[in-house]
Amino acid sequence: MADIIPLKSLPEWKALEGHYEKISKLHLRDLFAADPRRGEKFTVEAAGIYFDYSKHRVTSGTVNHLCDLAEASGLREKIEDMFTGEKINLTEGRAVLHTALRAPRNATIVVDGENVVPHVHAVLEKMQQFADKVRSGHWRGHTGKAIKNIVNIGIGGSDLGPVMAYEALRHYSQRGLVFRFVSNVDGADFAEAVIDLDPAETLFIVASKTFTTQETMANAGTARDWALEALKDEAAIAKHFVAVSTNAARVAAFGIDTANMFGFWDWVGGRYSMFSAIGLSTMIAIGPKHFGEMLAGAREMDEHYRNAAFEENIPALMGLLGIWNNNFFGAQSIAVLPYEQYLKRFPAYLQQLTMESNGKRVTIDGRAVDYQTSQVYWGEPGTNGQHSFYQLIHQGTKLIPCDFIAFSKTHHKLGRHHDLLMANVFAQAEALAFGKTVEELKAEGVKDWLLPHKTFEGNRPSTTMLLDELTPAALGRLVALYEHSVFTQGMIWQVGPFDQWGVELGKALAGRIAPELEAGEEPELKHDSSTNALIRRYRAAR
Ligand code: G6Q
Repeated sequence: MADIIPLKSLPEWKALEGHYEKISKLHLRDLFAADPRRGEKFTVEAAGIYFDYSKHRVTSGTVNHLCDLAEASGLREKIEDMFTGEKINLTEGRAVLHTALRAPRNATIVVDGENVVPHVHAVLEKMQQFADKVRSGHWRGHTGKAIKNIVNIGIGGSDLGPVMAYEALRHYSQRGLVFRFVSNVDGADFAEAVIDLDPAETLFIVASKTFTTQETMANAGTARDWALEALKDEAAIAKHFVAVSTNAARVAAFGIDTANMFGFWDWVGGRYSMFSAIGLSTMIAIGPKHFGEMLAGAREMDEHYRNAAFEENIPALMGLLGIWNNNFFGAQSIAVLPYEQYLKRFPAYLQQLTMESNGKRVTIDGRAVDYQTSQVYWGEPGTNGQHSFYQLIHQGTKLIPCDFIAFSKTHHKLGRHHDLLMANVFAQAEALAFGKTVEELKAEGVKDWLLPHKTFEGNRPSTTMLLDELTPAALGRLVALYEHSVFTQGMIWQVGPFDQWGVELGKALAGRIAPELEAGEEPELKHDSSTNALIRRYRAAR
């Protein structure tokens, strides 16, 4: 690996440090007052997203410095490396090609001497045929009944994308079908998911890239027992279980006919897999046509990211603004606040995408970083959050940049609801930026002793993303936007966003303790004294 110049030694980083000293005290009130066109100037519109970042503590100089940093970090070349199938996941020796999942049929992307695009489209076609059969009632269960319930069993990347997309696009879903998602190894998750379902009408999608994940295998085994108890015939498995995996041998060993296996490839990371066969439940819910629209939306964002100058590049700007707030203003988290009820699982989905990708403390060449990496992502749909944690964002001691996501059109035109929702999102961003001054409060007749309590400092940064309507294409664009923003940050922080050794550790440790809990005789425990005592207590009480 060529020597990497440490981030903080880059002249472009040092220039940003100097620039920060100059402008960090500026207030958004002054920035807006100084330039009446600021609210239009610091915006980009592309790939169906109006991206307003005028309420960040930036000047044109800041944007230039941040884009210079991106150039100096080799972001342009790294984007090309990703899109063209270079093995940029260095610690696992893999290409990173979630963008190939939405590549047009005539594209050519070569990995290990082979064009992967025809494989992608072959799987999409197989998914389509299967989805059509289930949606039309032609896929019958073992007793001849049509399938009414689809239960996706998977965890992490094999769950969060599918469940988020199902919730987001519920408006487009076939309402006669019931969708459930089981992820947790806690038996309550499975038990509650199937409590009102008829096994004869239920299809399980076992979604696991490796087909070895403890939680998923436990849930799949329980599902098998649950189905067989009612259907009483091993032959039923073929009608009630399909798999999404890269591991055909394991799928066959589980008893699923590999003809009913939908494949993907090691160049699709778990948290980047919702557009692959991992999205089978999504396709069954919304249909192949809408699934195709979602892919097209993501593709639009891919093309924008690959081609637009950084100054006008939404994912690049989003990533860079995150670095500005995180590494210079010390903001440790980002609140993701969709003013769209259907996006209620979007923050949870983003938590994995962002934090599992860039929650790293060493660089790709193994040096400990001497700067902050991934922010903590969290959030809830508006307006609910306003009545809970927004207090802290407005008047607390922490700086929390916010991503507001809103749509001009609603799927439900109910009286004034949508206008009220939109009034709230605009008002929140305005209040965060401009606050409320003592003078304004005095003019309203607020008593002196209450003034400190009612004052809002303002100067709290936020982005507002305004889209037309939450369609499948819009969801595709949004997801790809965040994927590429994560990539932008990972490349600048010099970390590897595509491995997850922290997750692997948990998998290994639980595997060691489980037999100790289940052994008849108390085994010799060799953990720390706390873990030993907890294990003993649990064994005595279980
Ligand atoms: C995602 C991670 C992780 C993974 C799950 C499930 O990027 O690798 O969340 O998706 O651990 O793994 P399997 O799909 O192999 O069951």
